[in-house]
Amino acid sequence: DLVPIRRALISVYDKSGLEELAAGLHAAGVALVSTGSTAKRIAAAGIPVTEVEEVTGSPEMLDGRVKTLHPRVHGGILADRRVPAHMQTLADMKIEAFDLVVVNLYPFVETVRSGAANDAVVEQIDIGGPAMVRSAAKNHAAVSIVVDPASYTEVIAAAASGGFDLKSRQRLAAKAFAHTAAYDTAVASWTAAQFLDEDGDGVIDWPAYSGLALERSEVLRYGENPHQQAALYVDKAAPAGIAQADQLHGKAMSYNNYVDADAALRAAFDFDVPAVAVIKHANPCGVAVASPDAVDPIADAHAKAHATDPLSAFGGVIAANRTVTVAMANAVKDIFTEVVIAPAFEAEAVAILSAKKNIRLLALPEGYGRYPAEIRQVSGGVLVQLSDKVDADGDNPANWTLAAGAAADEKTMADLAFAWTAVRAAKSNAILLANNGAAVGIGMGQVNRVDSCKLAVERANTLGVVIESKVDAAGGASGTGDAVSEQRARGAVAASDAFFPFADGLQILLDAGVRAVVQPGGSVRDEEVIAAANAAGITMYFTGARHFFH
Ligand code: 93A
Repeated sequence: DLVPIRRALISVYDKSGLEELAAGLHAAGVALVSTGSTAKRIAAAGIPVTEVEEVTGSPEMLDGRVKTLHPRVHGGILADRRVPAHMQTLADMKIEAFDLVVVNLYPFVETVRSGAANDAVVEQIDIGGPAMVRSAAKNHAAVSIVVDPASYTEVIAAAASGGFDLKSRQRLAAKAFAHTAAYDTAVASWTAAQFLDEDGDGVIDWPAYSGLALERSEVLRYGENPHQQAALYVDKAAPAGIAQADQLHGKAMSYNNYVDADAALRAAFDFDVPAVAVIKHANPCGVAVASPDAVDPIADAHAKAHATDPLSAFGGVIAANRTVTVAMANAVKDIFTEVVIAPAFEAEAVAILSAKKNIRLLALPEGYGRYPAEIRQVSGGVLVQLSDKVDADGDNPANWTLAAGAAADEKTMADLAFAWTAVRAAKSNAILLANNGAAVGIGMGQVNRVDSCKLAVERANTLGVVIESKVDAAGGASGTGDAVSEQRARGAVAASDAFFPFADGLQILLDAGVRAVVQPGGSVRDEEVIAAANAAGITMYFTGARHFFH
């Protein structure tokens, strides 16, 4: 089932390997037909080539928008050799058949990424190229289609040895259709994004990117468990993220490493100030921001985040929203850690951490951006939503309403704002206790809010040490450097990712000595909840926004 290659159509934007290809095909006796600058390049190499204009009898027109969209091109590709009437038509019309089509497309995605203006991007939407690719792929019963310069060696070898067999032509066709599909998805996503930017700020307001121009970048050792095959795909139409991170050290990232590293970014990158999150099983076991007077802010934030729950931090994934310094590296090197991800690392910090052979160090790509949409599989389909961000009106403490007690002082307000931002990174039902810009107890992932409250209090009172400050009996913070290993709930503030449906969960926090609470409000039983807060004499704010995370 070999089909000899006698005549080839070559039209490539990326000219790499072109001379070698043309020379190889020519040596194998293949006649070459080419578009404008591809033909020029081949001719310049001293290889005979026919301009496509000569074949069509029609000049390239409209600034090249119409070059190959012609029956003399597509007839030559699409005629079914097994159908006598098709071959008769070619003969009647004096159209010669093509046995091989080599095309690569205008660099649409690269042009989008370069930040080019819309008109320039539109000009890079290839029309004739995909048409030829699809024609040839459709007619793989006789025609071979090549879209990747990496295949040229194989093509030259086939041309010299009687052509491709059917299996090879099928394989090439499948690759070609996948290529045009990914290309069109990128075009569709970009075009949709142009129309769905409702407020015109250049940021999409609808998950237009979720069209997913996916390309496999890495086969992973296994998935969530060793018996599950898995791979990483990059989305070429989305902002660069964890999938494009630069690994500076360590073994290959695992499936779970990627999931946890992404969760760590969610937890650490909502803060404007230096912040660190420690993640286990996609949940934070530590989150903290640097103290205002810290000498080495990111190291300080890390020390505080580690102190949230040092027991759980073992084997964790750490995200820092600032460059990892030597001081932070020196602290991390003594803690068994799977991954550290940060915008950058000081060179000396990389050296210190690289002494550990298993720790993976990831630098975020330039222009790291949040994925605008979240996609989740359900049986039979996918759910798509805009990503949850800390940008709702209710996320701004200035818009909170005082539901109980006295207005918070500055320090309490800062802790409440911290807790509100941090709690969003914990799986619902989430309760986060905080003090001095650090989580001290996190209860997450429970099927009722009461259990999350119990868990948060228990963790606060049994785990870890308070490094930066101690809490006095009245709930005020004082002193530095004192290590205490108990009663961290007393005097802490609490954030709840969604409202308290009853007073019972809040009561657990109140009994533990929490001094202020922030929660969305909006339960039909808000009055009961407010009454409990008032009875305990604590401050409670309603945000009016919630951050479920399931
Ligand atoms: O502008 S197009 O969409 N119209 C066409 O008819 C056409 N034919 C080939 N783009 C077209 N091409 C593309 O031109 C190919 O996909 C290839 O990327 C490029 C090769 O042009 P040149 O040989 O002039 O560099």
